[in-house]
Amino acid sequence: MDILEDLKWRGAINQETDEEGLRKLLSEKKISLYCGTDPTGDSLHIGHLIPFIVLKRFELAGHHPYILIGGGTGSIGDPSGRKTERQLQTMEKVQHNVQALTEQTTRIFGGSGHITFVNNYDWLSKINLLDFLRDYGKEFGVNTMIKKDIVASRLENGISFTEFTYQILQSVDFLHLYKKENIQLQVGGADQWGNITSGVDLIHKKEGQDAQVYGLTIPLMLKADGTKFGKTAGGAVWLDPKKTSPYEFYQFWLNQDDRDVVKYLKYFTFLSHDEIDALAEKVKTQPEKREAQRALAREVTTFVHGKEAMQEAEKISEILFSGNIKKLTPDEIEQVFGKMPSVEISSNKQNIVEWLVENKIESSKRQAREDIQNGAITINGERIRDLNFEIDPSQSFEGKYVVARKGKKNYTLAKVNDNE
Ligand code: 545
Repeated sequence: MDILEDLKWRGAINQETDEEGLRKLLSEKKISLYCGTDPTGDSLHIGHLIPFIVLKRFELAGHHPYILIGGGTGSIGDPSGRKTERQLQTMEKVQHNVQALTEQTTRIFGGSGHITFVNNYDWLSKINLLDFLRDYGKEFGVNTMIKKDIVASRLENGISFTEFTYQILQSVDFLHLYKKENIQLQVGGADQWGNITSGVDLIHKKEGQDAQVYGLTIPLMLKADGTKFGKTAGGAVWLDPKKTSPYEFYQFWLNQDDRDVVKYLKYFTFLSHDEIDALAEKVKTQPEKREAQRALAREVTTFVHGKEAMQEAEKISEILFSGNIKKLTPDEIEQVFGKMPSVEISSNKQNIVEWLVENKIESSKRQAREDIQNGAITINGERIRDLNFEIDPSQSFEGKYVVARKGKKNYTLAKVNDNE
């Protein structure tokens, strides 16, 4: 099975400019290919991760992937898939995000040493206006440009000349990378089809119709329940461990719906077809064991955060599941509860009924007494039924935290305010 067949099996192919031409090229030689990302933020989330998984598959098949960070295009703003005009980012902001994204993608992909990073600011910033209009603008018919979804959907709400020209810039990139690095394939998500095909067309106009360059887009990731992929109650699932902890990242994949888990195993993991088929069988026969979700969580968390972070996330999950949270370290507490509602407390000892009411975990002393006696309150993993129990924050988690749980799921992280 060649790489295109494998990508098809994994649901990774949406549109291609010339499948047979690309298949023939891939059968003859190892190629260079690229995917670009604009520095519109300082971290990718799992939606932006999608084409980079395909780059990785090409790398594992011996090809040479490039990641382009768009220091030039990021200062202009891609209108693809957007209803409204973007706010221009300051050049300082663009530069900051270029740095952050380069570090992040290098950490995730760069280890192997086969990936090359480029920044289109390096060449786009050197093209003067008249050369741009004469060498490139001349090749773009406005009527063709406004027919592309990118622009057609914006003629109503309006689009600036700047965003209108964006597809020319991305096309110049592909032409530049084809001439300088012999890059012959550009991949991107479904929204990039217009930008990618513009680039293929420009190369055919400038370098001849038989120039062997290709485009491939990846379908939007859908969920069986129709909600948007990659969003959780807490917002986007970021690749930056400081924005989404490896524990939360692991939990996101562990909680995937039985109806989606096999699709995600095919797309996001590097498990073999047989391994995935075996897990698919388990979803049918023993769904309650969630073995497929655990494999998915392990694989993707390892890919993005590394094996150690994955193992720690797994350990935290198991401790939480067992309820014995005393085994967690303060850092792990932060990973687990960092996003939960938290309260500031003093380190003084205090009666549990007063403590629960004072920290708004219980609405009244009567309610607090009732819940304690019903066994609904656990402090640091221990169920407390004694109304005279004294909470001593200085004794738990190195005197930094008290973790209170009321009922099954609602945790409160009480952080000791060390200057009290
Ligand atoms: C620029 C110059 C090129 C080639 C590509 C580009 C970037 C491209 C684009 N891509 C999107 C993007 O999102 C913002 C990331 C924030 C950190 O805008 N014009 O930069 C997304 N891309 C990944 C996928 C995408 C796409 O990063 O292609 O479809 C999302 O999955 O929207 O020469």
